[in-house]
Amino acid sequence: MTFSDSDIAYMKRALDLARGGAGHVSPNPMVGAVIVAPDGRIIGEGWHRRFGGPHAEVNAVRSVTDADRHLFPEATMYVTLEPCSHYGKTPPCALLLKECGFARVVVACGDPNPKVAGRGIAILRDAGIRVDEGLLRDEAYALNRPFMTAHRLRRPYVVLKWAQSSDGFMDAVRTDESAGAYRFSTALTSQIVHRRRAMVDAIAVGARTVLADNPRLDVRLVEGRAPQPIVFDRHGLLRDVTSPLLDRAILIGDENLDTVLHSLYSDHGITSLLVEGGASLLRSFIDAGLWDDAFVEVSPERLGEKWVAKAPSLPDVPVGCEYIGDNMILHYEAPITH
Ligand code: AOF
Ligand code: ZN
Repeated sequence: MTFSDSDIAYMKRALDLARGGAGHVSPNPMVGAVIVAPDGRIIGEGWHRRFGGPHAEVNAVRSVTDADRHLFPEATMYVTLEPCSHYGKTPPCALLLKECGFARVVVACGDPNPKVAGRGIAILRDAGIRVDEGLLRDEAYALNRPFMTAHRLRRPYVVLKWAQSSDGFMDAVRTDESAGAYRFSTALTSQIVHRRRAMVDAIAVGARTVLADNPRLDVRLVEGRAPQPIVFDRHGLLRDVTSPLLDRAILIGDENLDTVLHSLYSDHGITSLLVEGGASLLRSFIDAGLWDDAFVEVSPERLGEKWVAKAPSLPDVPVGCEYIGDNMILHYEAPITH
């Protein structure tokens, strides 16, 4: 299938509209849609604005004026994701497009959600609508990397996060045992961590982190939803421990990591997971190749001889670097395999 320059321009517009949902639609994908009349005029536009709200196609159809509705049978819809086929919080978009009777629907990327997975496009084709798929697919995929990865691989999108000294260590010898973990983060970078927490469905820590830091794993520094805590206790260290965190947590024993992640997706509906440490838990995700994004906060401090935990290292080079005060946040991305 070859697409024209104007096809590309309309799909770019739909991708721009989709970005309007950033920060409001997760764990749903960002989606944008544009409706174009035969003379090239855009007669409707819409995007998925908030989780639980109408889908992009519905908003685009609603935006068309009464005077332009008669153009539907000759019009083309450009949409960044395959229209849905399921009765979710809203009725299926594919049925709406069929009712409108569009001549052509151009789709950037299929929807890997098992509830859709090709059925949306099949509904349109069965209705006699011409469907062209794959225009700016890579851009559409990258726009919703966590959503796409989770549904395609049937495991949560995994984000690793840790803070370390400039000489590569995560924790120091404690002079005061009640002091908790060594802190490299500043007030500002802690807020960034909380924002990142609010964007994921679940957050994982190891048993030693629970014992040493008694973390709350909440989002108290920002507005948002606290993620489901998941505690990996591979050596049964927490058998006799009680804490408010453990009351809320899903406990994982000595199980295969791949199997654990599939079950978090299938049984608990978890599509994104932030792994906060400690070093050995982070290393087990890296060694298994089960990670997608990593944010490493590097403080200018050197621990020298005082260190107790060596930070993990990643096989890739950073794709981004940002200074927040004196601390540097390195961003790594595992290569997309599709
Ligand atoms: C579309 N257009 O704009 C979006 C779609 O819970 P619901 O009913 O909102 O359905 C969410 C699922 O629908 C989501 O996981 C994804 O598969 C699809 N999202 N589909 O046709 C849209 N946001
Ligand atoms: Zn839909």
